[in-house]
Amino acid sequence: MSTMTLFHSPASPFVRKVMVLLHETGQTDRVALHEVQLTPVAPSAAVVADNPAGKIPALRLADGSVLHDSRVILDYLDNQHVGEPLIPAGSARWRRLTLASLADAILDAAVLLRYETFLRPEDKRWDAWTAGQQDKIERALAYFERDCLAEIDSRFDVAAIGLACALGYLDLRQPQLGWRERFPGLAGWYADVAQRPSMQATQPK
Ligand code: 99T
Repeated sequence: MSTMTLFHSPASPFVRKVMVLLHETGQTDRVALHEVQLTPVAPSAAVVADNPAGKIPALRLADGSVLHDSRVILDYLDNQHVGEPLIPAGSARWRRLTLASLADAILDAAVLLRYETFLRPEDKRWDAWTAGQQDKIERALAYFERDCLAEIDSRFDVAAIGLACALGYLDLRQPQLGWRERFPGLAGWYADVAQRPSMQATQPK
């Protein structure tokens, strides 16, 4: 029976990270999904009541307390199962969390660009800012491709989940980027991990 409620949208890559972890750790039955639609200019009252930042994911626990953001929720849920932790302890921890943070930086920039192009009126857009956000995405992808492929491939944990959700989100919102052609190592890795049941069950809509 579900004891927790997750504010959810199928397009959100931050929510997807949480959903992938729930699948990977066998906890999907513990969480009921509360579907919401929201943007910075059209917030969800239900989300705002639980998270003043107005962002998802937010996770309401059985005792009514609420956790956010996705990093905190992943850490909490990873402490709720008995399998191998997806946020490793010991010396690997800080490197894996740093790679996860870089994947989140791709997402932060991509979500800002989505709002910039989808929400902001055309006459108010700022090309240099847009280019700066796009550069963050492309620098991060180049770094993963050049320096981190073996590391990312070594296990499907918090870092790999973050990168997989980031690449999935680029497919959804930036199909014109052509990241597979530019970063073939990442493309090969993603082709494999995208087959995992946790990734298949959480494809963005
Ligand atoms: O910014 C807002 O007001 C509403 N946006 C969100 O809630 C987005 C949804 S992805 N979530 C975040 O930005 C969460 C970031 C946070 N640091 C975390 O949880 O890690 C929407 C994507 C889309 O619609 O394309």
